[in-house]
Amino acid sequence: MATRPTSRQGNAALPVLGSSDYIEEMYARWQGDPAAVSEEWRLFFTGFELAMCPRECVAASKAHKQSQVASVIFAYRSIGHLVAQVDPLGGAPSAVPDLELERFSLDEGDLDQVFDAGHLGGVGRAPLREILAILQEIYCGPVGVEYVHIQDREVRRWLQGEMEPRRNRPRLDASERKTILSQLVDAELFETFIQSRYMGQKRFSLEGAESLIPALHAFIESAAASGAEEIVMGMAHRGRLNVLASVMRKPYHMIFHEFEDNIQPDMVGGDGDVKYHRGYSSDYVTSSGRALHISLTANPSHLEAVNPVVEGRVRAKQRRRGDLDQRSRVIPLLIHGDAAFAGQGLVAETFNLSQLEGYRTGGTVHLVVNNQIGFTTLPGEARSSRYPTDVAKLVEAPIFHVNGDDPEAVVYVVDLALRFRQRFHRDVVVDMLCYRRHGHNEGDEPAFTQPVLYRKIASRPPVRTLYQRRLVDVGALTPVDAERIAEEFKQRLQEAFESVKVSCPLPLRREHAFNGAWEEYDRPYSHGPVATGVGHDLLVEVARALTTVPEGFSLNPKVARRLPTQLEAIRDRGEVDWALAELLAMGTLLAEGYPVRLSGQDSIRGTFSQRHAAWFDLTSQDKHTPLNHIRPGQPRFCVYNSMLSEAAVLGFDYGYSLVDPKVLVLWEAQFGDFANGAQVIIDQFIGASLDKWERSSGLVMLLPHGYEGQGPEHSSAYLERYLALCAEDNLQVCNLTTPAQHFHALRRQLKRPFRRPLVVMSPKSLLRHKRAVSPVEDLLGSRFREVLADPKPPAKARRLLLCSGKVYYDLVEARERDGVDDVAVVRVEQLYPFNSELFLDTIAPHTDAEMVWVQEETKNRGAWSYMLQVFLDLLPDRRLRYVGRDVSASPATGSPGVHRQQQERLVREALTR
Ligand SMILES: Cc1ncc(C[n+]2csc(CCOP(=O)(O)OP(=O)(O)O)c2C)c(N)n1
Repeated sequence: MATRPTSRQGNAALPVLGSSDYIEEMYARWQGDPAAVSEEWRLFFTGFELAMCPRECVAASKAHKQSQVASVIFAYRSIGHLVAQVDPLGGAPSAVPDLELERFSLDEGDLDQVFDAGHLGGVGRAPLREILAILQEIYCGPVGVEYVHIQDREVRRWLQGEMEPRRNRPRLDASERKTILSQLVDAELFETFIQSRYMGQKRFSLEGAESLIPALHAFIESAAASGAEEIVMGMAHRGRLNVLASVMRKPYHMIFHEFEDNIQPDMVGGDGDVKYHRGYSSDYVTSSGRALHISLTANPSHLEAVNPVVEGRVRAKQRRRGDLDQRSRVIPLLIHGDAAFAGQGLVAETFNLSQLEGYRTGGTVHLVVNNQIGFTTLPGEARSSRYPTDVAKLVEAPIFHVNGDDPEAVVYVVDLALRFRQRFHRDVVVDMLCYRRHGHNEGDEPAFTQPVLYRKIASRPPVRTLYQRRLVDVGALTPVDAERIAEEFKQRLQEAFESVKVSCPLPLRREHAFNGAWEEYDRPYSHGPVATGVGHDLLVEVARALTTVPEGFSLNPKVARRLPTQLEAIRDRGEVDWALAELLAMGTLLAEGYPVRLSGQDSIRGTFSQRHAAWFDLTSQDKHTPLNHIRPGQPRFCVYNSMLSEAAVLGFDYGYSLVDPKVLVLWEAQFGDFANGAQVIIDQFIGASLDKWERSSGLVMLLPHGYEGQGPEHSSAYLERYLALCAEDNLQVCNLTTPAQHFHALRRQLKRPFRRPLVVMSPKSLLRHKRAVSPVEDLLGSRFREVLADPKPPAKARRLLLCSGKVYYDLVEARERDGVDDVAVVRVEQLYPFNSELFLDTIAPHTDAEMVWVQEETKNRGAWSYMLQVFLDLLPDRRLRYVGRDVSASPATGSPGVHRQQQERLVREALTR
């Protein structure tokens, strides 16, 4: 018998009420009945007795066994998922040593001993046998859960409170079960119907994973019940047509039309896309009559690339709906394949965005359709982690593994995941283990590579059959009922199919056309002038905000020093530099009611310390964002330093730009070349989405560019890559030379009846170049000019230099310095869409001059190849000579000295005979 604990032996963190009498009283109570005291006291006294017990009696003591039972409970919570029956193909081990009783110094003889189960499912005290049965049911049944990696105790407790009590386990009534069955019928028969009518056509069948359909219905129902108004989905090819038909209710006849390749000319714009990549949206009416808007985001073949785009859309929709606090009214749902989820870096990047101030969306629900194969690659070849979902632990997301052949368990888990998201505003993952009944697509033979697995799959009845049997067995359904449900559905499909064969039965709605907020923006690109100048009063108003230091704010003296001159310059119609013109462009748009969002690495201050979009108090670190203080009621200027990634952040900002044409969205690369880490977003979305999906975007990409001796990686923004993507007026690619041009180019983004992404080769040294300034007058009445004439043209030009961007200043400085009086310089500020008329007008005074394209990029880069083609098309009878760096495999030299020589040589060559 141990001596009694005193208050001094007690843990200070325990609810000790001071006196040793109190502790003794609690101890006596515990000895009488452990359940008579709180859990904290129970643990305390158990530990106390153990500590006082001689070594040899420890193992046999009741207290020790009790603590071992607590360990067993913890072990099940922690690794029960390892033996959970989640794989319909039976892949899990039936036992793991770490869960065996001997590991805990317990044995058969202890099974009927009564132990305290802590707060396990409200069990209280029960025989060990019963405790184990409950643990098996909760943690080793059709759901295996990983959640003990979550550091926040409240979150773990909430999950336990949801999962452990018996009353919370799924108990569906007959009608709910029939609903699930009919959803499985829809899912299965949709696939088999298409297979029989359009044999061999690619549809990326959902078969083997049909439980996805009841899962999505359950998700939407739960979302609606939680007050959500909108769901934005992203998913890949697998089962997408089924989701469109069975969940989003895209009319069957529309889908069949697409299989017939029977596209109406006005149904999709541009070149369109394959049917399993297109987006769609619809209003879903829940069983209780609530309507939710659901959109499925169009995506390219590039798996997982759509994830950040969905997040950006959600964030913009949350802003539009004023859902900024809880972010619970617009919910992102991402559906993944197991191989892609484990393999693609964008998955981790998107998780990493999920809690960042400028990018969070209140938690994403991830649903992995884990068919345990990726094309022909098995999990052992596809990942180093145990589960495809391990990447989600990066954000401490709970991960539910669920058996896809148990649709009730799937529905239960999806509902729980949704409620978790709505409660904690964090990401959560459902990993639905299933299989793929056929090959990767309908022309694919899986037996070439997995003959044994596919024999096993072939002998497995579909989930609909299994579930139907289960319902019949428990008397929830008769076989006749089951047959009727299937027959009715087949009938519906057949009717839709026949209607398409005969003729187009209904006028087909134009898909993804410009509707809602985009209704007025379905216009072709135009070079027509746009009024982007502003009144002087407005400019001064914005300048005041930009130069007013709040009372008591201790501003960095280097920033403070330039404020009076900036205000003065604007008031007195002096000159502005690049960064000020940019802030003025954004500020005037804000004052006019357009929200502005700027994101990128270190964008608040600016990579080159040029922007100072926010100020930081020297003592308190308080932040002041001047552009949010222009006038009351103005929209917000949101400027964010992003995480150190290009792909996910650019994808996010692109997604953001898709929602509201009246928001200016800018993404900035630290240096332009880093944008090639986001190539899939540029190639597959920004460049092609208008043509593929009729999706317009006014996103601005600021890409610092210019040869300034900083080496191969900080010189070129790969202008040529953007030019190679240009066609059908899809992008605007600019290499500007004046702050005023930048000002007008940014404002122009919101002032036209169409939207196109704007790619800007933005400056580095020009930010502080004494000539790269603009008179305030140029921000007032004037406008953007795609081509700039020589401001000081020679009386008669022997040679006309055509150029773009920073090299212009090198040329005019050398021209002045060397007294060259027979060379004119014309700047192409917007390379694409090319304004041929303006170009021809601008060069007209120099018809006899020799034409030379000058660039600082190497000959295989920059705008040379592009401009040569433009020139040949426009002026086939004239010659265009090249002056610039030689071809090179690397964009620029690493030696500042060689750089200088090269730059001097090209300028000299451009100006001299
Ligand atoms: C980024 C990318 N790389 C390669 C491919 C080619 N590809 C298409 S589907 C696929 C397998 C995907 O497996 P998984 O993610 O498990 O989805 P499943 O097809 O099994 O549903 C591959 C490699 C692709 N679409 N995207």
